[in-house]
Amino acid sequence: MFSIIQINQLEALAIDSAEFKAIILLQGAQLVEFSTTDHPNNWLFVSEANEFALGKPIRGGIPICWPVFGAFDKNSEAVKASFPEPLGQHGYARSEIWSLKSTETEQNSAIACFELNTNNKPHLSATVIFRFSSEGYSIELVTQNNEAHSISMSQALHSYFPTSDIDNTAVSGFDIVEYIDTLTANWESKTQQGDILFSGETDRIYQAGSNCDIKTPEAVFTLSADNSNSTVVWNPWIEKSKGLSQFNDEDYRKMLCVETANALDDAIMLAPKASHSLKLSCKRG
Ligand code: TA6
Repeated sequence: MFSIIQINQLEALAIDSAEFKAIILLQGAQLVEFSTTDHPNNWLFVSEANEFALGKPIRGGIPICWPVFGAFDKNSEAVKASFPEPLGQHGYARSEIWSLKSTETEQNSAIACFELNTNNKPHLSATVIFRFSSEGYSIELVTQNNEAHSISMSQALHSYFPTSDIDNTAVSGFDIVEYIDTLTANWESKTQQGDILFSGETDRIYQAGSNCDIKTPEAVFTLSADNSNSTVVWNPWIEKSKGLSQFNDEDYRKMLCVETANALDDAIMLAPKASHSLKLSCKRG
């Protein structure tokens, strides 16, 4: 059921059962493949341009943005004050090698647990628990504040979903939800009308958790989230795609990101020694 494989420079945990398969890179504890017997194509988008090189976050699957989401200077004052130095885009977790703490099987499921403990200040630790079954997958990100003072942080499970045609893809579940349009000069607040459709670069932070359906010509991915108050919806479209690392120019037509997050004013405040759990579950209709 469980084995360690090598994908170019990166080690990965491979989970292979009669009913489902999964591959999780130890770099970033990044899920890059999940499929079932009933739906044998990868439920996640992974660009073919990826090098799978050490220290280069893979574009696709579910990158873990932690202990901040997005550009550091766009975070709240409380988050910026919690870190002695500015962090890189989406934090450092996705570039670090996580340790595989445990694997187990439970009835018809497989469970894998990874941990990240660094000497970075403030001393935060992260645990990710994956659960896989023939019904789908879940990913739970637990953050532990090891300091004797409060820490504010932001986070996202930056999930990439596949589609054969972005023009015929929609996200439902955010009707009349407020969102920040990060493509406007002043990050204007707007209100969603109906389903989210894609006809150009899209980069929005919705003020609601990712309880939604992603409708593509091949599938309906049903997401449910616990302890998430933000959802980021992103497609780079043509021009941005040309400048993205590990991404082919036409990849924007074959993917969309719907990210289970706590971002901007929804940043998490962790009391001393407290912990927080962010969880995403994905099933497929
Ligand atoms: O998905 C939201 C976002 O912050 C976009 O603005 C874009 O930067 C994307 O993440 C990808 O970021 P990355 O650092 O993986 O290239």
